[in-house]
Amino acid sequence: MSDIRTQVGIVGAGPAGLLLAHLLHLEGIESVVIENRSQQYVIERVRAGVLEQGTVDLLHEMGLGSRLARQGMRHEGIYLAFNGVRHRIDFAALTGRAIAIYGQNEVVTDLIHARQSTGRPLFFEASGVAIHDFENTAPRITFTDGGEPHTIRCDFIAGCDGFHGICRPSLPAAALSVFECEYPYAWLGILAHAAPSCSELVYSRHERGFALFSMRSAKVTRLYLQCAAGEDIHNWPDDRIWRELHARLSTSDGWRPNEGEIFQKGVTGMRSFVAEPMRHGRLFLAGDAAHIVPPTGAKGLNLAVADVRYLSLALADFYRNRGEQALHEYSAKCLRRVWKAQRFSNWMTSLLHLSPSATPFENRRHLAELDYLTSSRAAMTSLAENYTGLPME
Ligand code: FAS
Ligand code: PHB
Repeated sequence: MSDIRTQVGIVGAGPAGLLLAHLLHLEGIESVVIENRSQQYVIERVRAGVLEQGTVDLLHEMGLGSRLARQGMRHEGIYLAFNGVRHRIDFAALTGRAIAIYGQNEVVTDLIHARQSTGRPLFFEASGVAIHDFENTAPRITFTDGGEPHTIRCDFIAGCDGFHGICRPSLPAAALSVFECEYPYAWLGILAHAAPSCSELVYSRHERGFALFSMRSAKVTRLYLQCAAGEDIHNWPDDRIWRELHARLSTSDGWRPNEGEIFQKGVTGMRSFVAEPMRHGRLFLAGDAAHIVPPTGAKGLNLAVADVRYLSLALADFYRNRGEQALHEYSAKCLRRVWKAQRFSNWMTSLLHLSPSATPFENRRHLAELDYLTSSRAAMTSLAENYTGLPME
């Protein structure tokens, strides 16, 4: 049985938890990170791939940008494809901003190395993680590591344990207002050993459904297609996946994705979810623990980064000046950004996917909206500023 005293107890070693830990380290604030999966599992988990300009800038400011600078791909635009034609949205010309393509697992790898280089505690494969007494000023986290029970005594708990974690469900239901909507479709995603045949992402609305062309490196293509909600991946042998991707992505100028060995495939459900408020006493929720966006707007990871940036600044103000104001404002500040990202992600999702219940009128309206979007500088600028990331407050 060990008792660990620290300032901030962090549950979850995903992007939110690990980034918060390093931001606090740079402020000289102690923390302990507890993760219930193995280091390898956390690193190999395939998720997001798009970093907003603000996320890229923050990683560089923290001194964690060297591998990102070497391996990340700067993209100054995306393509929207419909009626067999790709239309480019030029982020740089419209906003002066860009995005970076750099896998979430690479970000997590960099953050784990950063944590290990500080020598500060990071527990993997913790079991029975539970949080206590966060309503008063002496919260605790209990867990077992290698059969030995541990108690962390801290000033604050950061709930960075994702949508399926224990922190949000530890709150009394009455303490939370939940806003959510489920989408009647999902994403089937693959990674393939194929050189990307386009230098930027291609989002395609097609009468057979949505498809997305993305990448991870000069040798790896990342592709997604709309499938039924709850789809069984076993219904999708590789040749069927390629047939469907070519049908939905190929354009009249002869462009099509290159094929290659598929080395990872999976189905991801799509939902929009917000739990309010994001603070309860000495417990602060951040990232997917508090909100989920459909991946169409590439906002999930970037919202988690924004949350912990606000939280680390608020905690630094508390420890430096005993300031409580920023801690009080944390939830409202995050939620303003979260709801704008919810709006953008929901809009991109409805615009680019075929809803099983959509009427012919609605399908035509979406095509007209894409036609307007790709011919109006004002509309393209709105998309560009949301996609590259709205300014941090
Ligand atoms: P995370 O879920 O990443 O991390 C939470 C951590 O807490 C995990 O390591 C988990 O193991 C740990 N944990 C859970 N329960 C615990 C417990 N009881 N005790 C200790 N630790 C616990 N976003 C995009 O922009 N593009 C995408 O393509 C995309 N694809 C996605 C695919 C999937 C399958 C999912 C689920 C999400 C995807 N996202 C995508 C969104 C994703 O990027 C998230 O927004 C991002 O991972 C959020 O980071 P965290 O809040 O740190 O949560
Ligand atoms: C990805 O590369 O994994 C990716 C890109 C854009 C999205 C979602 C996922 O909107």
